[in-house]
Amino acid sequence: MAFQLPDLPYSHDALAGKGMSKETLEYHHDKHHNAYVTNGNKAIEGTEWEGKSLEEIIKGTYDPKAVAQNGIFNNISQLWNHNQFWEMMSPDDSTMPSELEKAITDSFGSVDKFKDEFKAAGAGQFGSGWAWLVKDTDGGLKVTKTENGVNPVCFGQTTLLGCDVWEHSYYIDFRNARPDYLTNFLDKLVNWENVASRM
Ligand code: MN3
Repeated sequence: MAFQLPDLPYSHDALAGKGMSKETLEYHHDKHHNAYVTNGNKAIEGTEWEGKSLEEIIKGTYDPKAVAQNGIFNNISQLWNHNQFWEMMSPDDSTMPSELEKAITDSFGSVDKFKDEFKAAGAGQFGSGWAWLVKDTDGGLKVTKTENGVNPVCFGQTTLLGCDVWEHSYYIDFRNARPDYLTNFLDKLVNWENVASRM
């Protein structure tokens, strides 16, 4: 069966009071995410990837030397990335569960130091991409940044948190101020219970 666009886990205006407007979610989910679903399904039709899982396709088609040219990888990885992204935010106030706080403190020294590193990764990604908090193959937590649709699945890492730093994610609400968008994301939007559940 072809991949489907999942509904948002909240209404389009649910995050408006927390810095992500209804207009952003209408464009970002209904247009951008939907285009990755439509184009991803089209790209895998009749290929060896039809019927495989998103993760299998991502791992099987990732080629670090040819990311920009790879239509199957780009659309399927972005489909997966956005499926995760909506779940990582919440309209409700969220407190970081203690086991996550401990893991972050163990790896970064403090929650504030983690946030600074995450913001620097997102702000420092030149052009389109993502900032991530991952559990690495050695079990430690790590902040990474990736270009375009590349994600932790490509490297065998566990995805705990991801922030979309493509312009379509912040330009309506924050214009060119990507660092402010990242600060707002970490301080107001993240669903820390969801992040902890991924460990
Ligand atoms: Mn996006």
